Amino acid sequence: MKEKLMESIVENVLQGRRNEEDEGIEEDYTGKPGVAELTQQALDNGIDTNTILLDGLSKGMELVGQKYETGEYFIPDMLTAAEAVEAGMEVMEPHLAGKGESEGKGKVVMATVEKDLHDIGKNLVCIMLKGAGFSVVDLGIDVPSARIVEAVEEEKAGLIGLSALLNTTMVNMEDVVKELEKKGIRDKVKVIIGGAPTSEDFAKEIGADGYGKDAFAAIRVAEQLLKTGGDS
Ligand code: B12
Repeated sequence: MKEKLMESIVENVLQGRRNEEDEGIEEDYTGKPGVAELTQQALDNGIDTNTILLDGLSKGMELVGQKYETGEYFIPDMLTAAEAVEAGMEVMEPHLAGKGESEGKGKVVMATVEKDLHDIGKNLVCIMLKGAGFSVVDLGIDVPSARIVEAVEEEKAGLIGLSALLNTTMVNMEDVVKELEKKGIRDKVKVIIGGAPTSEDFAKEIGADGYGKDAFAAIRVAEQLLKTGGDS
């Protein structure tokens, strides 16, 4: 049951089907459950949220990436697949958010850096951090460094999470670190980064405090950094 449902979620992400009303890329699937309905079915069957995120939604998006790289999929296909993943995440969110909120592990400001529109990974990280008991302020996509730093001051956040998926935008992460230094608050907040082109080495190079390969690593690194001296 579990494997079958996860396979169906992957298939429907690949078909870009948010729900039963969508046709799908290859053939007329209309009327069959889409990602939203399948995610609900998985939850109703007691399948844990991490499995749905990893073996369903994320795996589907990974395959979409591969198909884009081999020229089988084009940008509109990626977009419809991204919308299908979003539909599944919406169904998941109430089951994740606040799961451990009372623990109040600290406040995180999350953003995709300037000129970068990719947000699926960031949204996953937001959902997982919330589920793990952090309070998350999501600034969205294409966020200028100054706005990120302003939000940290307003929200008195102890951690910033930055996402970038493009070689051309990952450099904007360093701007955020510089902006924090300029404002004299670099020592008040920890910075973690993530997204496919980034790495542990890159994090060190730009003066960030941590790097997370995926949403699970994001939780681990956030917990570690806030325990060892974040502000909240
Ligand atoms: C979906 C997608 C899009 C969608 C985005 C929709 C959306 N709402 O996000 C659309 C169609 C808009 C798009 C546009 C473009 N894209 Co695009 N896109 C992708 C694709 C297929 C998947 C990305 C994704 O969602 N992955 C799934 C998520 C779950 O994974 P993830 O983002 O890596 O996130 C995980 C980790 O990285 C980590 N993580 C992420 N953020 C953070 C943050 C923190 C703090 C931490 C700790 C961890 C963390 O945790 C996440 C969960 O596990 C990738 C291919 C790929 N293989 O990655 C290309 C890709 C990223 N895109 C690419 C390109 C070139 C573009 C365009 C320039 C195309 C064009 N010519 O217009 C534009 C740029 C638009 C812009 N200015 O940003 C290239 C980038 C190459 C590069 N390295 O520079 C890729 C790699 C495709 C390719 N091989 O060419 N894209």
